[in-house]
Amino acid sequence: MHKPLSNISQLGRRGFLGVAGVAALSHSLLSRRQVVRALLAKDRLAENTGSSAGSCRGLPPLKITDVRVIVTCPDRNYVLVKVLTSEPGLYGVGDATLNGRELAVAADLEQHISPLLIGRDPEQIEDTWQYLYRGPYWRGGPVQMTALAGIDLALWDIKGKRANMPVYQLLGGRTRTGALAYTHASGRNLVEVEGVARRALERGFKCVRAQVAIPGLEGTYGTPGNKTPEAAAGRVANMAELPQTEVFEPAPYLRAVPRLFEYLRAKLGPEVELLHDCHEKLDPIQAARLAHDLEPYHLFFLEDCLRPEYKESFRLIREHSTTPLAMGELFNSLWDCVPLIKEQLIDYIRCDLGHIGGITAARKVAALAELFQVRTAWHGPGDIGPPTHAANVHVDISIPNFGIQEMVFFPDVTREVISGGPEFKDGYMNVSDLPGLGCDVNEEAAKKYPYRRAYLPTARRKDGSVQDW
Ligand code: KDG
Ligand code: MG
Repeated sequence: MHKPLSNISQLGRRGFLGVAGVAALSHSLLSRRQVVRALLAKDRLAENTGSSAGSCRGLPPLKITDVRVIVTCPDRNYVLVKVLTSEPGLYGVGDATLNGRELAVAADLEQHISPLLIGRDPEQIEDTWQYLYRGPYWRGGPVQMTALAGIDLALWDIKGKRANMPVYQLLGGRTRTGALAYTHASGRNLVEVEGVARRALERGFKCVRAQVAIPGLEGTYGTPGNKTPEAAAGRVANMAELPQTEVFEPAPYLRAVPRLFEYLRAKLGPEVELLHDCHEKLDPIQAARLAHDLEPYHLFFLEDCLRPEYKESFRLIREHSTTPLAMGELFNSLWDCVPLIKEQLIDYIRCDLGHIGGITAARKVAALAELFQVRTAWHGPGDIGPPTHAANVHVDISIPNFGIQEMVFFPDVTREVISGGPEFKDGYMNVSDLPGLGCDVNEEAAKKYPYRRAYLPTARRKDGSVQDW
C-alpha cells in the first residue's frame, strides 16, 4: 500500500527551484554541461505535462511510467487500467469496460493512449483530460470516452493516494451520509417480480426498479423471458458467441407495464420507491402515453424512454405527464446532457461515468444539472467494474444534487480480481476512507479468467425489422 511522503525530499526541493533556480545554481555548483542538461530536462517535463511541473505539499514531481491494460473475465468481461508512477508503489486503478466492445477500448488504450501518457504528470488531471479528448482531433465516441474514463479514474485514484485522502474529500467533502441506492427486480410474471422486490426490501433497499416479461414476446430488456431471473442475469456465461435476438412489440409492452406497477403498488404499499427502465426503445408518443399511464403509481422515475439521438422529443413526454424522467446512460459526450438539463426536460441525468469520461466529466455534468434543479442517477450496472461504481459513489456523496444510485452486488469471483468498491447498508451505498478510489486489481488472479467474446442481445419487431434493445 502506498505511503504518502511527509517531508520534502532532496528531489522535491530541486523540483521547486524552477528554471531560474537552475540557472542561478549554474554559477556556483554546476558545470555548463550540467546546466544545459537540467534546462533540457525541465523543458521536456513542461512539454510532457502541458505546463511546468509543480506538486502538492512539496512532494517531488511525479511522472507516469507505465500504463497497464488488464482484460479479464471473472464472471463477465472487464477492462482495467493500472497507471504506474515514478514514485515506488504509487499507482492508480481505473475501469475502462465497454460491454461488447472491450477489445476496441483495450487497443485504444494500449496502442494510442498509453504512449501519450508516459512521462506526463499524473497530477494534472484536467489537462490530461483535455489533451486526450481534444488532442486526437477525432474526438468522442463510446470507445474513446471509455478509454478516457479509465485513465481519468486512475489519475483521481493516484491523486487521492498521494494526498492520503479518499477521492470524495478532493471533490469537496461529504454532503450526505450515504447514497440512496436502487436494485433490480425482474420476473416472468407479476408474482415473481413481487417476490424479488420483497426480498430486496428485506435486504434493506428502499427503491426497486421493476421489469416484467411481456406475454407473447420472446424477450424484453431487463426481463428473464422464460428463464428464471437468476438464469437470465445477463452474464457472459449466458451470452452466446453471437448475439441473441429478442422480439419486441410496443403495444403489449405499453399494456403490461402500467399493470405491473398497479399490481406492485397494491401489494407493496406507497412507501417503496419504484422505477422502470424503458431502455431507449419507445417512440416519443409511446413514451408520452406510458409516462401518462404510470402517473397514478408515482414512480421515482421512468428511465431512458427514447433513443439518445432524440433529445428534443422529451418535450412531448413532458407535455403529457408529471412522471419524473431520467435519461443518459448511452450518452458519451458532456454536450449530450446540455439540452435536456437546460430546458429541464428531465429530472435525473444518469450518464455512465465509465462512458462519458470519468469523474472529471461527471462533476461538470453534476454542476450544470445543479443549476437547473436536475439530480444525478449515475448508471450502475454489472457490466462496469467496481472502480466505476466507486467513482459513482465518491461523486454522489460530495455533490448537492445527488438523486439516486443504481448498484449491483459483484460475485466473489469478480471480487477476487478487483477488490474494494462501494458497500451497501440499509438502503444506501458508501465508500471507505481509504485513500483514492479504494479499489485494487490482482493481476495474477485476472490471468485465471481470460477474455471471452460476448455480445449484448439485439432486438427485432415481429415483422423482422430492427428494433432498439
Ligand atoms: O451494457 C448494457 C447495460 O449496461 C444496460 O443494459 C444496463 O440499462 C441498463 C441499466 O439501467 O442498468
Ligand atoms: Mg438502463
